[in-house]
Amino acid sequence: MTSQLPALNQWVEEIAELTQPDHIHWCDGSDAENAKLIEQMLADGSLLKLNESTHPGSYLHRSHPDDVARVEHLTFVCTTERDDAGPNNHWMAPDEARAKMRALFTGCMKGRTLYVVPYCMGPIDSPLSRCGVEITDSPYVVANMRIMTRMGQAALARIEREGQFVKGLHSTGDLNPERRFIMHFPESLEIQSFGSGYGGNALLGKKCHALRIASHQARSEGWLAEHMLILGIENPQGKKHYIAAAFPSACGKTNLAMLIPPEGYVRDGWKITTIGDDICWMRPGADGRLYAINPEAGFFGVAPGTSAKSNPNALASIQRNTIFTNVAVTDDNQPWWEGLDKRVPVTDWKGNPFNAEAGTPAAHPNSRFTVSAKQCPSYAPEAEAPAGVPISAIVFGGRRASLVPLVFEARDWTHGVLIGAAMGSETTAAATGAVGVMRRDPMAMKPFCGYNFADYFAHWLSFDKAGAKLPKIFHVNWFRKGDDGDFLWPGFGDNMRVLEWMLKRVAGSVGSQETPIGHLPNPADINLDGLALNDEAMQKLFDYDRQGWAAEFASIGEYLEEYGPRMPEALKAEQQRICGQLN
Ligand code: OXD
Ligand code: MN
Repeated sequence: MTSQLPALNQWVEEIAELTQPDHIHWCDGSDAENAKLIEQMLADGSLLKLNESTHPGSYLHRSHPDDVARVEHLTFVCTTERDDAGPNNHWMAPDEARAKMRALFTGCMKGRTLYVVPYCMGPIDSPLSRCGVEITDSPYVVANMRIMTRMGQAALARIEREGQFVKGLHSTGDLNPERRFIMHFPESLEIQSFGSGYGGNALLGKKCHALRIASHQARSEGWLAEHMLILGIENPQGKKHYIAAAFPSACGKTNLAMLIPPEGYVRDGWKITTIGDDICWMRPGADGRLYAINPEAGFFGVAPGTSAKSNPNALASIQRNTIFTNVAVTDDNQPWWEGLDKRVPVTDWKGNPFNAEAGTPAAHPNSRFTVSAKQCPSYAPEAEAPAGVPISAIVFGGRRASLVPLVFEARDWTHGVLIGAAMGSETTAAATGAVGVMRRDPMAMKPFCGYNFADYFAHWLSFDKAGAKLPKIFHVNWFRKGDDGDFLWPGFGDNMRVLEWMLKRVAGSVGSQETPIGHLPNPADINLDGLALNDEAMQKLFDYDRQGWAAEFASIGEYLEEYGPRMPEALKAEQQRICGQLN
């Protein structure tokens, strides 16, 4: 098969000549094609069948033990000018990067099949969607892309119609971390990824296209590509609002997107529905509001910690037709991970007998499930709407054990952009490197923005113009700890209480305490019924520490300075204004 688009055929031919595969397969996305790929992966051992009666149609993939997470130090943005990538990215000159990758890709698919994977990020018929083609030699990648994107025939038809697509080239190579690079060429809409089979490095539609390339494209086309979940929240009167929320990787986006409200809320008729759990593309509509789509079609969620208590919707979603990666296995061949339940697995994520005494986790801390969004009980039909959904509130949130209160609201858009730009969070297992180290992660985009953060903040500021009806901006911290080291806020379903307060603020029905860091809630305006919060919790969750924040704002100022003269004056002025109020 070939396509009706000469540019696509020519590119596939060029890559085939370079990589020298034994076969070329154009993916149509059909069930029959998927069944064949699965059969082949079962035969070569790259997939293992899980218990068919408890988890029908589900499989386990064990990755190379050195290939379990994103590799930020090996991820490059290759713009012509170094400054266009910014201090937030690793940069390599495009020619140098191309030469390096050409050497790695030469002959790398000998003995393998080259798969051509046409995909669409977003509903097939949405003007907000964008398409790409990934060439890969990994059947595991094909099977995951089929779940995570609209992949196959319909995407190819749109690509042929539009004539434009992001070119993604991927090979697992020999999985040698010394020969692993994830290169982005945003100016020519290209991605080249070599030496890893891990989701964020290899499913090129996700982080590489939908965030790094798309953020760059969005800047020139007047929209935003963000690391945000999108949820719908319906009140007892049947009125629906949509909230987009940015949190760093492995900080609970999937849990928040699928939240089940506390009992009293359910009884009163509140409902949360899920549009997306990781990525949000937003564009101003004719009425001045921001309209959002989820460019993905599935969830690539973190397994550890997912349970009937923390996320019943996710757990229900992954009972069938799910690909698990690097989880442990029970004696009756069910997938298992830390936090799921009290059972003890027999096999760890590497396939070795599990020794509970050894003190190491059975499932890898970044083990994952890949599943179609359509299997999620809370999935909203509007997620398929070509026009997207109007956003009423944007939420930024980090993992902060100290200082940062439960929730506060920005005074205006500029202040909100500063709150996003100043986001800090403790690192997690979603990327290789130390865990638990506090770093600035503006808008949760540190690993994903395809251009200079200074320009990115300026782009965010540019949405505040005549006729715009922008969402309110909030900051939350579910992870504040008490003196004993325990979390002070119950989190999970109880986060509904904070979402409800945000909607009251959107409606203008409650006041707030005006402070230099923003509007803090009057605790009486947040429904805390049924929660037993002690004095320490009330104080730390709802108050702010002026001295601590003065130090925080000094450090935010130093951070903004790292970007030099490209940093928008308006943002620096906002930081200085708040510093002045705190000191
Ligand atoms: C993800 C990540 O996989 O952010 O979503 O790492
Ligand atoms: Mn993510």
